[in-house]
Amino acid sequence: MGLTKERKAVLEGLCKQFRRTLLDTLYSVQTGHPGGSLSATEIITTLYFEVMKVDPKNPTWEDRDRFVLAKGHAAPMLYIALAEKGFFPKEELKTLRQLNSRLQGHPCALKTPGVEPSTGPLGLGLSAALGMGLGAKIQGKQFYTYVLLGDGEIQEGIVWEAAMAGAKYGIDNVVAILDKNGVQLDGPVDQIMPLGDVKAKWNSFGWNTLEVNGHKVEEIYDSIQEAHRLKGKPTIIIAHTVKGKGVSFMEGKHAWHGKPISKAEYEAAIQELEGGR
Ligand SMILES: Cc1ncc(C[n+]2csc(CCOP(=O)(O)OP(=O)(O)O)c2C)c(N)n1
Ligand SMILES: [Mg+2]
Repeated sequence: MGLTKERKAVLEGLCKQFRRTLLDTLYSVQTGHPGGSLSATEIITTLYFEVMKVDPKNPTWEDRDRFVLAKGHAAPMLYIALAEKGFFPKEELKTLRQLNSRLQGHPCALKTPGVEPSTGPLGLGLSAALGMGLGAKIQGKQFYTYVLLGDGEIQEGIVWEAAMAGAKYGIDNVVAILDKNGVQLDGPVDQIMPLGDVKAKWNSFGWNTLEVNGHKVEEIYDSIQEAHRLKGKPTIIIAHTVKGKGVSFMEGKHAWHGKPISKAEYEAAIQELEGGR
């Protein structure tokens, strides 16, 4: 069964709230990564608020579902979701990327409750997630591991080594999601290192592939349920997204991968988000 109308509205409301909090947070600290946080908003929100079993009171509960933010620079959106869940106080968001804060620019497993492996160096997250999945199988555990990859990130060679291993070991308790926004740090993905037919590539590496609009919570939810039903191979959900989604002057612009937001830009962005475009 898909999402009810009520749950869809709740998730969409959270996405709107989280985008607003993201802008408030990044503007106040004058640092951080807006583009890749905004493209991942619906994905992270659907996972944490509809799909994953986690316990903020017991972040290391051994049967919890795991989330690996392979594209670690989208940490601000992860922190916003974790704070809303109750892993740490929301006021702490204002310390993002400051000296001695638990909320570093990239997720730190040692410091931050709810963060699974530390990430930041692109390419490593898929291997970590598959290791968690394989570990769960060996131990007879039922939890799922979800991993969010960037499309620039999958240019890294290690991603494809991991993909082969995922297929070889039939790690079907891992669901990868590709934030396919077409843009990386300094330009369009297809100009910097073309990915070609991404779906065909993952299929040929032995994975199930699903495709969704990565800004529609109901499609994300349905695809995850479908991934749970597919046995014997890992699944990757190719989520078509827009980098900077929701703030028109940031949309599709690599310049907004990571740069400080001016007062005028902040005000324009808030006006647009509040307008509920
Ligand atoms: C190994 C490695 N090389 C380079 C970087 C610097 N870097 C951070 S984000 C990024 C671009 C990532 O693009 P993409 O995966 O498409 O992320 P998104 O568009 O979702 O923000 C780069 C090159 C890094 N973090 N790790
Ligand atoms: Mg990208």
